[in-house]
Amino acid sequence: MARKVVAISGITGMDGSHLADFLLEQGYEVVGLVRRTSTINFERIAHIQDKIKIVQADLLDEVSLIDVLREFRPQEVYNLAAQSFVPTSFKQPVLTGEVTALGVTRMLDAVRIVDPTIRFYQASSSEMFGKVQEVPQTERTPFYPRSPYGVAKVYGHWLTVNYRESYNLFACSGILFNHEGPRRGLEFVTHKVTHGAAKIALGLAKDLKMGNLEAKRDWGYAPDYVRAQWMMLQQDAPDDYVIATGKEHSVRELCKIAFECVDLDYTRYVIENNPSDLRPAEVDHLLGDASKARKKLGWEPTVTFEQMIQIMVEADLAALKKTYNL
Ligand code: NDP
Ligand code: GDR
Repeated sequence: MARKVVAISGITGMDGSHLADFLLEQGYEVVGLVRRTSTINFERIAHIQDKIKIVQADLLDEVSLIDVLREFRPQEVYNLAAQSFVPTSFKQPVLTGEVTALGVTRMLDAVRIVDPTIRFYQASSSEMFGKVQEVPQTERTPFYPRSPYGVAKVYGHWLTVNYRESYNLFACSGILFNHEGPRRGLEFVTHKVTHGAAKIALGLAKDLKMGNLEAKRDWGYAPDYVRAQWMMLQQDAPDDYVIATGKEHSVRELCKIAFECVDLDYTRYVIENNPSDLRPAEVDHLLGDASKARKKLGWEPTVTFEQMIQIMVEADLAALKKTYNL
């Protein structure tokens, strides 16, 4: 039987690279959509570059998306590409809307035009809950986004629902809570902290400037979360699912645990409320209830918060030692 073909937008990102690893293991032929850049940024997919097909396409350009789907005829499309950093969305709200909101329309239209039987996954976010209207948050919790990024994701979510209902597409929206790992971008808080703690431990930095340490998140492990994305597209019917651990931690706890991994007391190194790391509007706390995913998909997280931080600190220590020949 011919191998199943899958197209992933955002394959150079954290989730895209983990999803590509996972789908290769499942026997898929993986097509990765990358936007043109003057320098290549394939670090996260370097280890699988000869096993996947990389093609140029941009979420800002619909024809490029249509062409890729026409050429490769995937059975599944995962739309993971986005301007995904919340602070940047305040500085570049229009760009964020173009990519993170309208980009979803372009991708869904490409699916609808080329082959409406394609199964489609949209990377929705717990940031849509923003100023939370109930605790914990489920698929039925009303949205109240607190950033241009969150607003853009609400648009993408409802468009996915709308195309499912209007055109009968097999379109799923995964409402994923924060998930992390050593491949996480360095500006996101978990990696900023684990990398900062590792640098201080190795004598490469003296302190770590942070924003609001009281914010709380429901943090999970990225490889567990990409598995959930795939599970959603293997069901008999399309639906939306919250993916979360059901446990909440503060940024302060994150700092404490990460610094303890290198036998340091975070209070001696972390500078809080650094003005440039504070946001115009904050999401104070997020806590997900993934009961539906547990019941219908049989999905469970496998790595605890503490284990994940340990994995990230160790990976940062190893990478820094290599870079600085220590
Ligand atoms: P990353 O920021 O690591 O990756 C984003 C990807 O999108 C990169 O590959 C980037 O390419 C690509 N991209 C950005 N703009 C464009 C464009 N115009 N055209 C094509 N590709 C583009 O994000 P994550 O892997 O962490 O997240 C994946 C998705 O899941 C995102 O949509 C994010 O918003 C969403 N999400 C993430 C969560 C998390 O905790 N990680 C939680 C909930 C949702 P390049 O490498 O060229 O910059
Ligand atoms: P978030 O992730 O905004 O939840 O979006 P991020 O890791 O950036 O922030 C989490 C919380 O930590 C607080 N914080 C800091 N954050 C950063 N980046 N840097 C700091 O110095 C700092 N100090 C405190 C923040 O204020 C915030 O409350 C992520 C992204 O991956 C989105 O794309 C995704 O949709 C959501 O998670 C779910």
